[in-house]
Amino acid sequence: MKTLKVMIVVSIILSNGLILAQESKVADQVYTTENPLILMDFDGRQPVTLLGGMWGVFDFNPTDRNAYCRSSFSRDKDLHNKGYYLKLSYDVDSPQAAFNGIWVKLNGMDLSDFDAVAMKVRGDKEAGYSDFFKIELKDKATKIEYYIEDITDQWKEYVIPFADFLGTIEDMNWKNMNEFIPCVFEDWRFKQKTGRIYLDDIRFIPKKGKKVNHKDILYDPKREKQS
Ligand SMILES: [Ca+2]
Ligand SMILES: [Ca+2]
Repeated sequence: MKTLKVMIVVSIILSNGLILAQESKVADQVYTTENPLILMDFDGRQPVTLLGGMWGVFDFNPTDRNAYCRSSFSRDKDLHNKGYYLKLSYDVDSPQAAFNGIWVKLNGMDLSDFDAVAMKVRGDKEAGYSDFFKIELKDKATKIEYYIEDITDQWKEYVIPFADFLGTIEDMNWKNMNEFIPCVFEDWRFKQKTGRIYLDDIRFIPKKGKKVNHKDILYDPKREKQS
């Protein structure tokens, strides 16, 4: 019995040590153009990003049963990598105005040393898919947007420079970012109003030559006072 207790204590200490070691590993990360910040890879199937921000689906009108966006984790036979990716089933075919998609909280992170967002996208051949959709970046007050185009039923890597977004980019407070919207499905733009889209490996890419320390991108209330 005594031995068991000791073993349990030892294993708790070991596992705590492991968690601490993992956390300090993340805290010590330095991001570069070649080694970007991974926001979401979906491999852990978690309801938070790798930075701890919440994410979820949204619906313009949650009471409209004719339109919805549903998310789940998928790992099917295409094995584009070893882990999971996000499956989004959308329907914006409704008598009422409809749009939906997913949101990702950035929790005030500092993106000022980054200049692009990257992600992998694929459409579902059987369910159908729109070959384009909108993405958005938001600080507390401003929103900029970009349309991802030429989506196919094969995995495709998109690297989108912040400079290519539409909107008042000069008004963005990159030091205190609020949200990333990886996709918006819009009834008034889509020909394919129901379908399925897959997402993976959402990353923020530092500016060339920048070395960004993990601790420097996390929310700092002092930055809010400066801005
Ligand atoms: Ca993945
Ligand atoms: Ca519908």
